Amino acid sequence: MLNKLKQWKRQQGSDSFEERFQELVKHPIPGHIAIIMDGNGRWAKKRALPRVAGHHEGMKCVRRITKLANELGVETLTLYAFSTENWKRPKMEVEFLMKLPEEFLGTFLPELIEENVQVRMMGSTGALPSNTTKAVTKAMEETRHNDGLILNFALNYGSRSEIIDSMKHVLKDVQNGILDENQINEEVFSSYLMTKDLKDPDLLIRTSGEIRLSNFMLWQLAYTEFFFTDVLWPDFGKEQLTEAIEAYQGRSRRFGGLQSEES
Ligand code: V0D
Repeated sequence: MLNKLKQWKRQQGSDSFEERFQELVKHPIPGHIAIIMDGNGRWAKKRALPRVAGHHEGMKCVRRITKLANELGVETLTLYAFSTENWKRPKMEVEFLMKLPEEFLGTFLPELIEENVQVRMMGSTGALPSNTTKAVTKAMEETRHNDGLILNFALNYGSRSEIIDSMKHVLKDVQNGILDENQINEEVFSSYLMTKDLKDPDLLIRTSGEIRLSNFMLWQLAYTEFFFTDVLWPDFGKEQLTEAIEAYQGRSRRFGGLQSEES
């Protein structure tokens, strides 16, 4: 039975896929990958399951992709887990979503520590339930001395509001004489954003066929390569990540050569 399966897999080409995955590290790996994890509700609907079942499956996918990113030597993985718009969803669904960080960390934190992952969070955390922030804060503290993959969750995050908050902070520092207005430039402004300790994303992935940014990292994505796929987030796996990174590598190779998109 096992041999039959192996034979079938070989015919399907999954062995050559494994080779493709191994080939990735021979070319530049994006240092920072940001993902808009869309399509969990649609995944559930296709199976006549409640939306929350899709969110739960999406959570398992977060674990899978974190592991793969870490294996590839990605430095930072930023995941859009909850946007400021998501509060408009049914109360029950929001309550379910808010329990996912606790469940995720309850299950996977020991493995993340084992794998040297650093958990981080960005967003307006004040509005989140205290149990949610408590679980994430604990995870951040317990992983702060790790120096492997930075797993950065965007929770109650909105990019325009992040930019406005930064602007107010800059203004305050100018008023207090901490900063001279002539010093303000892109680098200085970046240091006021929630991503101040991170490099800008090299690759943005959005799943589930939507081709927009939905208020995600507007400033930080200025020079980022975009990869959009119709695959739903719970179905996003090793092959899809490979495809996204291959697309990125194909593009950065072109730029590295002639500084031109034609050739
Ligand atoms: C649902 C697909 C992991 C997107 C992924 C509160 C929607 C699964 C977390 C998580 C969510 C967050 C912080 C943390 C550890 C885990 C998560 C939310 C939604 C929103 F420290 N998955 N996940 N958080 N989904």
